[in-house]
Amino acid sequence: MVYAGSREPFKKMEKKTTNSPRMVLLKLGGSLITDKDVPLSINENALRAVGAAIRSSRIKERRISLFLVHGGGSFGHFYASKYHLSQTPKKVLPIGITRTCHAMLKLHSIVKEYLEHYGIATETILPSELLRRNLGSFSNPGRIHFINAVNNGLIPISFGYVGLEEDGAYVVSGDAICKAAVNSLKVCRTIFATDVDGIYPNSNLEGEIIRELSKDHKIITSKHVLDVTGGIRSKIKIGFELAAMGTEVFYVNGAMTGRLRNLIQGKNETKSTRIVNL
Ligand code: IP8
Repeated sequence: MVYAGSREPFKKMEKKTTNSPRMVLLKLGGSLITDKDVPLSINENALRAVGAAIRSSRIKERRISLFLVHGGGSFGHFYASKYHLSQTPKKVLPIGITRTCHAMLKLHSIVKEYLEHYGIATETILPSELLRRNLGSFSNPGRIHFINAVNNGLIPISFGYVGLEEDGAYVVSGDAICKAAVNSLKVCRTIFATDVDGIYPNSNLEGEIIRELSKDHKIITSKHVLDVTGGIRSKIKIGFELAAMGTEVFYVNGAMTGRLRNLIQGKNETKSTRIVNL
């Protein structure tokens, strides 16, 4: 059996044993890993903090299976916005597609380099391999690649990109990949690692973060000018959608190694926002 031993995180295997790995989905937000105010620039400190957090989580010993997804930040969103790409397919200048994709591939390679420096062995699963438009879950080839990566001791990693259809090009957000992952895998916990401590009651980041976020909270948000996939408002929306699908959802400052490590390890008592009370 090709899948033997590693199928446990997949939804079809409903029987849970004490020995089965806990699947944790970690979305590295573009706002965290890049400097969103300076086009095409990375946030080195954040990437180091993420690398240190994953390394010190000792996921293998703790039987945690990790899936990483990263966003576009000042790489993908810079060109996507310049060439009017959005999440709806449309005809745009071909060079705009090339530049957006190239920027994402560059960012992806930088992220992998940083992780590699911390001894984290990753396997790229291209978004085009994982997702088909309107499918909402992993495609078969993507699923097989994912399983084979895990079987070989690699951490699968994917990222926001550009999708192509007959009727045009569109942005595939990292969040769409997260949603497909929660649909396809038994994801216990989803962690959105961002550049701030959690969800604030307003977009000026004033006051304390909301530790337990329910639908009753009113959050005042504003759209970041570069973010073609919707900024914090859509991050909160997707968080509620994922939580309703049965995964725990946290928002944490990914530049804080200890906090991120705690959440990866399954601890709750760490500075972050958790979705509750659906
Ligand atoms: O930052 C966007 O991914 P996201 C990817 O996860 C591109 O929304 C190409 C802008």
